[in-house]
Amino acid sequence: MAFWVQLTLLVAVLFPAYVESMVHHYNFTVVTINTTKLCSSKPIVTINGRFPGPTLYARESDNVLVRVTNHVQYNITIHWHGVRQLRTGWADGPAYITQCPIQPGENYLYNFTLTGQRGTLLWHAHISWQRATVHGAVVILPKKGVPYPFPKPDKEKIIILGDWWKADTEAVINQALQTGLPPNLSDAHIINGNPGPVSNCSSDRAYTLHVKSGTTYLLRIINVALNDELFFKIAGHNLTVVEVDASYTKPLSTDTVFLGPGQTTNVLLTADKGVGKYLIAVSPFMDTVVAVDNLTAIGFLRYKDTVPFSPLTLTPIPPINATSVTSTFSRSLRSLNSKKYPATVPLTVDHSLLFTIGVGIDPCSTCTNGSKSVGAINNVSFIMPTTALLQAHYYNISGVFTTDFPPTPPIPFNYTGNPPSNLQTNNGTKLYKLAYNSTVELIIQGNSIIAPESHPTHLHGFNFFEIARGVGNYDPQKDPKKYNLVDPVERNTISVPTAGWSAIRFRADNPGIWFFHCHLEVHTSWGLKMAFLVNNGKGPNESILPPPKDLPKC
Ligand SMILES: *[C@@H]1O[C@H](CO)[C@@H](O)[C@H](O)[C@H]1NC(C)=O
Ligand SMILES: *[C@@H]1O[C@H](CO)[C@@H](O)[C@H](O)[C@H]1NC(C)=O
Ligand SMILES: *[C@@H]1O[C@H](CO)[C@@H](O)[C@H](O)[C@H]1NC(C)=O
Ligand SMILES: *[C@@H]1O[C@H](CO)[C@@H](O)[C@H](O)[C@H]1NC(C)=O
Ligand SMILES: *[C@@H]1O[C@H](CO)[C@@H](O)[C@H](O)[C@H]1NC(C)=O
Ligand SMILES: *[C@@H]1O[C@H](CO)[C@@H](O)[C@H](O)[C@H]1NC(C)=O
Ligand SMILES: *[C@@H]1O[C@H](CO)[C@@H](O)[C@H](O)[C@H]1NC(C)=O
Ligand SMILES: *[C@@H]1O[C@H](CO)[C@@H](O)[C@H](O)[C@H]1NC(C)=O
Ligand SMILES: *[C@@H]1O[C@H](CO)[C@@H](O)[C@H](O)[C@H]1NC(C)=O
Ligand SMILES: *[C@@H]1O[C@H](CO)[C@@H](O)[C@H](O)[C@H]1NC(C)=O
Ligand SMILES: *[C@@H]1O[C@H](CO)[C@@H](O)[C@H](O)[C@H]1NC(C)=O
Ligand SMILES: *[C@@H]1O[C@H](CO)[C@@H](O)[C@H](O)[C@H]1NC(C)=O
Ligand SMILES: [Cu+2]
Repeated sequence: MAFWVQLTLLVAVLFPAYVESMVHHYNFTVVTINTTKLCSSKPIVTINGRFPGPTLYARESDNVLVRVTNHVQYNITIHWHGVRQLRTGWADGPAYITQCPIQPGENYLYNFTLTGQRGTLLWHAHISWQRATVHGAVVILPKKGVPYPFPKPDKEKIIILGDWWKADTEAVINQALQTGLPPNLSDAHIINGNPGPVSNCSSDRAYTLHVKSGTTYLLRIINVALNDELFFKIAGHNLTVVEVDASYTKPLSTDTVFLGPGQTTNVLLTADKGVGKYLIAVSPFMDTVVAVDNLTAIGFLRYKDTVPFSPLTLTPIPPINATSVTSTFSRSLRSLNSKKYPATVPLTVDHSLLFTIGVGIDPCSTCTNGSKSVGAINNVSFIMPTTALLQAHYYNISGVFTTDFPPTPPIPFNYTGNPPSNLQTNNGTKLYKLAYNSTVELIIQGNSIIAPESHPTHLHGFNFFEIARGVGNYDPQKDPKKYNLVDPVERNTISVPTAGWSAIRFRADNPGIWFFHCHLEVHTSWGLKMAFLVNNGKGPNESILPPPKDLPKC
């Protein structure tokens, strides 16, 4: 016995990281700064005056403490997108789902541990459209001494893709909700805050990735855009995907990466040319009749020692409606599924759910055309409560939500064909209840009530496996035969194909209230959202922890 104790102590002395995990403290101060980006001079809300915001670095198993202090006139919350928040839903962040907002002058300490996760994620404001400028990267390195399961890169770079409005984004969404019309489109796409050359905008700078020949880079690519799914390309260089949404994948070589808002992709880039300048292009994807900001953000990959006026190597940009590029990319992703990082796909199903998602039109007497756009899941448009759901659940406050969210569509129809007339939505604050550790199969079926559209759909509190996807209506007889239960991709956000479906599975091993919504902010604003209520388990570590003392009040 004594021998083992001594051995453990020896190991601890020789390899302190083996037993210790670290605590990281961050101060996030919410402040307004004035910018002159993209020909517009306007105040924007930021963290610590930085845009994009500061990167949060930690290692797997570390504890992260972020004190968020609000010095602007808006309410704010921060979401750590993709962080599982095991038993710590209080730190998840979506306003009125897990917490009341941090009001002007107030502060709140987000306290969470990065259990069983490593890779690239993102943090962003989770209230109204504040995410537009309040966002940044989360980098979770493997535990000390644990290598990546791919060749070690020489250098790492963070690349954040977004969209940019000349106008104030709060004014844009408020105007849309008042008129019932779609919100104004963004004016540009951006790479780490830079749109590249834009017509009539001489001051706009381009992002430049400086590289050294013979060097391998790990690019941590993040799409934080409010409303656009994006393609990412670098002329003359293929990229090898090794991780998505902080889950390792089998290496996938590609010339184009596709990311929906909320998704992250780590790629290896080998700088195998001598000198030269290569185009980096970020362009939108939209394969239906919905209007979209169609501008391409432009940056440059530039080799060291390249002379200033050397020619630029170009690359064709994928057509805006390049459905095949997106489906080939999405279908090619596979979990690494190694001994150390197994794909733990649930093989049995306790809850079999079918959610139809999409946008429709409801009457609205005060709106411009007497109607308004609404988003819905199973025909329920979600109404935001004024008390946070997690508090209402924890303290048993009645009247805030109901648990009658429909597991299947109330009116079955040809979801990807013409909708029945008179399909006005219901509304409510409806949750779907799951027993602790139960397994869920969820078919997310896009509908075409107004127009079919690709929806990047995000689940809080869990990773899930995408076991199949397809176009048209999900067929419960034929499609299960196509399931990949061995090495399906594991993620937290999935782009459900236009006029098609995605089948996902997850295990409800995290008690709390977990938001499920389209990550196109315009659709979330219209009500394309719901939440799961996962009950506590019976074991010692299977209950929600008590709320922190400084949890904001409504
Ligand atoms: C955060 O702010 C507090 C109070 O101003 C200060 O004491 C602390 O050193 C800061 N921590 C970091 C990591 O900046
Ligand atoms: C920022 O711009 C606003 C007007 O948009 C102005 O009132 C304010 O003084 C400016 N602040 C700074 C620090 O320049
Ligand atoms: C963070 O939360 C853990 C419980 O998960 C608690 O033990 C710890 O004291 C908290 N840290 C701070 C600084 O509040
Ligand atoms: C939206 O666009 C319309 C038409 O260009 C413009 O009149 C309106 O002011 C814009 N709204 C906002 C909030 O910028
Ligand atoms: C650029 O400026 C010119 C002259 O002011 C104007 O006619 C044109 O519409 C502008 N183009 C764009 C894309 O704003
Ligand atoms: C990139 O990969 C494709 C096949 O996936 C190949 O056709 C192409 O030549 C490669 N391009 C470069 C620059 O290596
Ligand atoms: C972008 O959309 C505008 C109208 O919304 C259209 O006039 C323009 O031709 C489009 N540009 C491209 C490159 O497709
Ligand atoms: C994409 O759009 C172009 C231009 O409108 C059209 O010619 C082409 O057929 C479309 N491609 C697909 C795959 O829909
Ligand atoms: C659903 O509608 C689409 C588009 O009109 C059509 O192609 C398809 O055959 C229909 N499916 C069924 C099962 O009726
Ligand atoms: C919810 O539905 C009711 C009944 O149709 C309607 O009166 C009410 O305006 C709706 N609420 C919202 C926020 O759309
Ligand atoms: C959850 O269920 C699985 C499969 O039945 C079981 O192996 C596992 O131990 C359970 N976990 C907990 C925490 O109950
Ligand atoms: C901020 O949040 C509080 C609490 O929910 C709410 O009463 C207040 O109206 C909100 N303020 C704004 C400007 O939305
Ligand atoms: Cu959507």
